[in-house]
Amino acid sequence: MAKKNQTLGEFIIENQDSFKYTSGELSRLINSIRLAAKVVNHEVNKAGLVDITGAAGDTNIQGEDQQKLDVYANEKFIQTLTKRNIVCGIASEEEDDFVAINSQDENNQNKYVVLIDPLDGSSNIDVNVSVGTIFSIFRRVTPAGTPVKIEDFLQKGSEQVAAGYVVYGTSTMLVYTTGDGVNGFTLNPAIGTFYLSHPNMTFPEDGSIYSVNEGNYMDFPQGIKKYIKYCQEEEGERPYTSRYIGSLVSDFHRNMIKGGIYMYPKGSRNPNGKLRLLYECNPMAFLAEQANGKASDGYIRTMDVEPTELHQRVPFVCGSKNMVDKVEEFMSEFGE
Ligand code: AHM
Ligand code: MG
Repeated sequence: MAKKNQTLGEFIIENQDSFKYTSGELSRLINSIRLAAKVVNHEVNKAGLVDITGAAGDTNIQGEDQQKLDVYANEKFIQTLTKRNIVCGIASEEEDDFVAINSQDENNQNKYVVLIDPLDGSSNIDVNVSVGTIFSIFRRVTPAGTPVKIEDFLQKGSEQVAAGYVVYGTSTMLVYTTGDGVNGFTLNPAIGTFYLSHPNMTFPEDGSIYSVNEGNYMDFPQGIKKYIKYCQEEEGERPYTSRYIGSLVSDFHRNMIKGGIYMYPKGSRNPNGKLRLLYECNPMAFLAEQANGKASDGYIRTMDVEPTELHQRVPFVCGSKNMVDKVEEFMSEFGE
């Protein structure tokens, strides 16, 4: 039973029995994410003060400039998750390949893999706009005590055992699910403790906010163009308004609280959409469904998409259920 003002630590302990694999391992795993989030939060908050922002000089596998804080967040999450004997492998937006942990050790009984975008929306840091961390957790499919393999990571979203995000915003929040609803915790920075501030978060069934980069409009599929026009056209009392931060976690978070839809469709610049299935779309889709919302690629449920590679991109439509249903209607009627 979620109690407001409970600390995240208390909540994790109290709720670990409701998780279907009852050992405390997943709780310890969430705890290590909590710890890394606090460390990254500390750095993100200093971003305007110290010379830590700006491109680090490397480019990641998608050919994008890495910001220094991306690299920092990546290191912190990997270090923290590696230290405890729970995780056998980590895949990250910032790493070309997955990282295996103690994989030559036959006594290594670690059962979980974590897929993570350590600092999503990092191009927003220089202008003081919120960024986030997104994570997705699976049980490995290969036997414990053997080296972790690519198939442990290429699992359908429906197999996730937990997922969540941290939003480093006007306040820092950790929002997560273990398949039993969605709860949000706000960091009290003075004492470094997360408190349950948003128990049982749910998307309103309908919403009035649509979030999409309309700069790409000309390249969108017909179904999406029609949906955007549907939101804009004056016909009776059309309630829609447009809000786009360009930071998935923040756009999702606002839409979950207020009711809305986030879309990153296909376009010629991004033939399969921009967002990555495994560490951006799947975790958000799991959260959305657990919060009575919906997520799809415009046709099929995001969590049913069969992954084929670690950094795979997919079109993504996510938010209030009735709004996502409407987009799917338009996609099946007007298509590409
Ligand atoms: P990133 O992982 O390189 O930060 O890209 C993901 C981000 C999302 O947070 C955001 O919704 C989207 O890219 C914005 O893209 P665009 O600037 O093309 O609208
Ligand atoms: Mg990202």
